[in-house]
Amino acid sequence: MSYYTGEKEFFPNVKKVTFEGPGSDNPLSFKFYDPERVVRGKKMRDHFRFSVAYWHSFCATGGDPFGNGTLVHPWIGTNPMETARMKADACFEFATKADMDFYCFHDIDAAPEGGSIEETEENLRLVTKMLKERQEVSGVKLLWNTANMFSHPRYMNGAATNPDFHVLAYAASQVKAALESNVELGGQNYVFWGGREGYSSLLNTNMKREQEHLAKFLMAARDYGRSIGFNGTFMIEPKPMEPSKHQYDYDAATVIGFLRKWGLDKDFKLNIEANHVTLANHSFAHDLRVCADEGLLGSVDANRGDPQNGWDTDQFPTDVYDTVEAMMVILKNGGLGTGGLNFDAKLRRNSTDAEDLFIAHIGGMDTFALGLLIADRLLEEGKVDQFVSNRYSSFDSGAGKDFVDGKLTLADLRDYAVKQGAPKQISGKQEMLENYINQVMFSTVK
Ligand code: XLS
Ligand code: CA
Ligand code: CA
Repeated sequence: MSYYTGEKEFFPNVKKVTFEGPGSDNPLSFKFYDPERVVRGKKMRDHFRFSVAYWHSFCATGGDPFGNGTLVHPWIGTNPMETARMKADACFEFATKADMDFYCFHDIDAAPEGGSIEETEENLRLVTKMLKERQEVSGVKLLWNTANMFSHPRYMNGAATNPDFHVLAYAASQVKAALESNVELGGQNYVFWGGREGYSSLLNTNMKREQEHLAKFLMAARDYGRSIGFNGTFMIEPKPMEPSKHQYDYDAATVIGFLRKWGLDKDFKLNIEANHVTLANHSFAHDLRVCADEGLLGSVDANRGDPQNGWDTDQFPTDVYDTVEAMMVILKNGGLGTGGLNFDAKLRRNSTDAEDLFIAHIGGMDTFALGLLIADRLLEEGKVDQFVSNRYSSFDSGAGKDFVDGKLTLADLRDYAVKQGAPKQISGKQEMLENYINQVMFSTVK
């Protein structure tokens, strides 16, 4: 990957971030993420395929419902298209300096919305050209793009699930343009996240019709994408709520049921965001496992929530226990395929130094690197897997195997139980396994 700076350098005080190891006291270096290090036959960078998120890193300014933004970005021009160009420069300078191979964006993150559909389409076409040039110079690639169908007031009642067909058609115009941009940029995936695809009251909502419309909308998007040469993966990103009270793509299990019902599971996989999974009261690894078990794990939005807050805080990942569990699933899945690890995470609004954006991403990348190295060791030692397979061994032979093979009736099961008498108590040994994880993680601490 070459080094990119546009006309103006936006992060002049930061040089390319490199691996300096855990002993380094340079906050702008990797302590554990060593991009070229090979783990399980694959470079670390190829395990993760790290991506920077346009919206949090180059658009958001730290505003919240109680106060204005705190960040003043130096990439604001004198008109919207100039800002778009400067923002693109900032993104590619950041990605190359932080040694990230990918980026992700919503249409309106990168290109300003115009006064008409035609003008909006033209803006995106122009910005796509700019992005393509920057991709070619820097080597940074598009992990995925998406259409923002939740911010504009026209989407207050939903986009593909809006009770008004006219709004649905408007949303379709955005997806069409975003897919064209994706194909032009050689995007590897296309994501749908439906922030307004849900309801705030059942009294005014026909859930059955809305979900049917969503399915038809996704089919139309799939068919158009395939017709213009998009051969990457379509993805749905689950989230249970926020901004809607209830979102139809509630969690991985719900989305998989929906995809299967409508025959969309051949083209679609899931993009799992850590903080969305915890909002649904599951652990991050839970939804990764649900997807991996069904062969539908697509990509990951890497972040975390705050244990004391019940909302989507989108913090950078720092919890190594979480990344160990996540990487165990991802390694066993054979990687993420066309997907990657996108930092859908934002700085706290009082982290206001330009270098903080680098420090936050470095922390996230190091946290996943630790997760990978520890997960690799756990899988190598094999004790956890061994424990789990022993736990189910009664199904591997004899009557248990006959049951799995569909050979036993309910009456046969009853007769087996009578013959065996009361089952012995068998411990689940959770604490022993938890202690073992700590032992593997901290065995070098003296
Ligand atoms: C918001 C979502 C969003 C998607 C892309 O909560 O995470 O950013 O990833 O639309
Ligand atoms: Ca996300
Ligand atoms: Ca989020």
